[in-house]
Amino acid sequence: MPNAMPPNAALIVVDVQPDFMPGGALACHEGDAIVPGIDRLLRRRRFRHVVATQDWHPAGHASFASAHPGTAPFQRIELHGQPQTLWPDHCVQGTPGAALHPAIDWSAADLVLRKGSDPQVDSYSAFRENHGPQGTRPPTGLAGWLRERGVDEVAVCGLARDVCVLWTAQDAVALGFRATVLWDLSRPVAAGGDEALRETLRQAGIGIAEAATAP
Ligand code: VGL
Ligand code: ZN
Repeated sequence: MPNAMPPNAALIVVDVQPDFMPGGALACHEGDAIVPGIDRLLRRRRFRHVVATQDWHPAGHASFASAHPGTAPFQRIELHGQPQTLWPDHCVQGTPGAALHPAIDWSAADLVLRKGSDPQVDSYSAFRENHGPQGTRPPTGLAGWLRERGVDEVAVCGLARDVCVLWTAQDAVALGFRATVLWDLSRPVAAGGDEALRETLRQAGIGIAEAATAP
């Protein structure tokens, strides 16, 4: 990754929150390993625009297994006619686990986008809710926010690489942005799927890059 990115490129830092760290409510594999690198990247001010997303669910959210008696976390069910993976309770609004990670200096973030606050609908991507009425996926407004600032290219890092990072990068491409996943600054919920995920990204036209801790 070049030392200074052009002004038409934005960085999206997805869901770097304590609940996604090892020992947290919905731990990502080695999720803590990306924290120092993201902090360094933000302090370097390489990107003119930085968006931080924050998974932000009301208690009792429909994506929580605890909201569906007889189910267990990581089970897949049908919810409003859509496939839904059920998760442990995580990132409940206002709890410490839902905070932006306290070991990162977030000063460079010019937008903090909270997602997942509709009690009935999950929201993996920074761009769109997972589903909505009549097969729509209601937009969050991020595409307009970026376009109005002249952004046509995004780099995506954070958690989880196989869920919210993936969906964000896929939607970015679908909405006409060039998109790259910063592989070394992301980690998956489930270990072991790296090659399949790389292939999914390649086929979607999403770049894969290392933020490469340059001196
Ligand atoms: C995420 C599952 C549920 C993520 C958020 O940030 O990837 N995954 N909520
Ligand atoms: Zn969530």
